[in-house]
Amino acid sequence: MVKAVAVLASSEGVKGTIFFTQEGDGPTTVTGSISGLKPGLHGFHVHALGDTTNGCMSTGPHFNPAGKEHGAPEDENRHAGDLGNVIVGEDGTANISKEDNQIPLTGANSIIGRAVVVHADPDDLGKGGHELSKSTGNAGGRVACGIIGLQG
Ligand SMILES: [Cu+2]
Ligand SMILES: [Zn+2]
Repeated sequence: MVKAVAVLASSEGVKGTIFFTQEGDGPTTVTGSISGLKPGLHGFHVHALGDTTNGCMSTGPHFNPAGKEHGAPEDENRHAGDLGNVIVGEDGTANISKEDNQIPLTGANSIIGRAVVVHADPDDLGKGGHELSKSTGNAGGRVACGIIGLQG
């Protein structure tokens, strides 16, 4: 079992901890919570770089080792980092529980050392018809992020 964690933080009081676990070549399980967000849907992705020298802006684009277009987690044509949306309740908290086959914790396409980013707006999953739909899901600003690191 390989385990990883990302601690999310932002200047606007958004906080969260996201855990990743993977057994062998199986799917990666993503769990955790984020607080301090406005209620509703917020885009949630793995971005390519674990670089926060310029805050979340320097984490690069969505992790996309296969050179595909932005999409929904269940789509064939999607970035590996496309984890869809998190759902934030009236209390400002999102509880996350996802499973995904494209974000391994080992091997050439490992997400270790990359970043988790949560956005200001909903991810339209590539289907919104906006000029940004096929690249970012038009999910708006990068509200909080954290670097994915190995956990013992
Ligand atoms: Cu993103
Ligand atoms: Zn994407």
